Amino acid sequence: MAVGIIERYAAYLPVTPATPRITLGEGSTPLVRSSRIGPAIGLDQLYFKYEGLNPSGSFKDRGMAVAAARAIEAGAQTLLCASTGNTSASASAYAARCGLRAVVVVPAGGVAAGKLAQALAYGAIIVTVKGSFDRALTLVRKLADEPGVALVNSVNPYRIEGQKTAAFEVVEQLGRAPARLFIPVGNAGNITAYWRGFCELASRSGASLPTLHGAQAQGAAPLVRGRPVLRPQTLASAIRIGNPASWSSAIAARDESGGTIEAVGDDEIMAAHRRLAREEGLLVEPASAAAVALLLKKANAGSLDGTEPIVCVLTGHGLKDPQALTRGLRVPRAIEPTLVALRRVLG
Ligand code: AN7
Repeated sequence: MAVGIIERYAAYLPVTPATPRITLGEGSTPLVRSSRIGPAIGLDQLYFKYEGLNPSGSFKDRGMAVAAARAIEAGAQTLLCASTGNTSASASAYAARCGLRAVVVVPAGGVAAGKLAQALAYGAIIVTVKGSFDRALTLVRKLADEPGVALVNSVNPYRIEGQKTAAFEVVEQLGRAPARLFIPVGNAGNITAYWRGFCELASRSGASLPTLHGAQAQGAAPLVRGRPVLRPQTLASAIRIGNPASWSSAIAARDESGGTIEAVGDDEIMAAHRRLAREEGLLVEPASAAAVALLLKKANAGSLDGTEPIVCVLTGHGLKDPQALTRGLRVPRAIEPTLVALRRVLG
């Protein structure tokens, strides 16, 4: 039976024996060794942490399990969030699971089709606002102190705590810490969480610390530019964020790890997105491909040691954003059910 992250990592999480062991079977996602991209670019030990295989299809489920459990413990009846999509899908799933109400506030036109479909299906109350994710987050933060409401964006410390378990798993699966870890950055909670996880392992068991490389989209790269972006733009809607809540902890993770946060263009993101599907059989959403786009850029520039273990975090499942998957492609027309017609198509 699937053991969730609260059960698995209770000793390292802010939970007590009284905290409900909420789970949808999150965590324990595979670390998949690259079969074709790594060898093609001279990296012997390239791995993908496939977080799209979490129950609602993204890494958010790790943090949401802990946030939901603590919310229930505190007597909340409503999980509230602003979201570019995945947080809303995850909050809606865990709320449904626990008999809570989910209220999700999303930017108009800013959420991929699969994620909205999830929130609808899980029975959330969906509020669409005219404006960016950043405006939506500012708005919901004002409701965070209402009685019975738990704000479950990554400003909720239990979200970060739950998400750090992904770093624990990477080290368990690799048998050591990777030399480098590539990760997409939006609201900057996840890079904060991974760094915390790696640091805790280092102090607990002497594991080494990886160098972190965060990827932002060129049109939504506040951490790269050093100032908020008023109208963030990118095809990678999950990371279309102009003023990340965990700004300072992301910069700390970057600097303490000796790493970088860099921007990649939408064309590079979509090229990496397609390569993951066609050369690895890994379906991801565009935001996840941003990390791989940055890896490809650095490999191209000759700045990676091909003998070291490198991990790319694939944060969300490809089916979240079917429009991105089929961009520039189309489903072929139906043929007559004859051998002649089939042979004609196959050439
Ligand atoms: C697939 O759902 O912010 O830097 O509201 O969905 O921790 O924000 C999603 C973010 C990367 C960035 N990859 O993580 C939301 C939301 C995927 C994501 C990120 C998100 P953070």
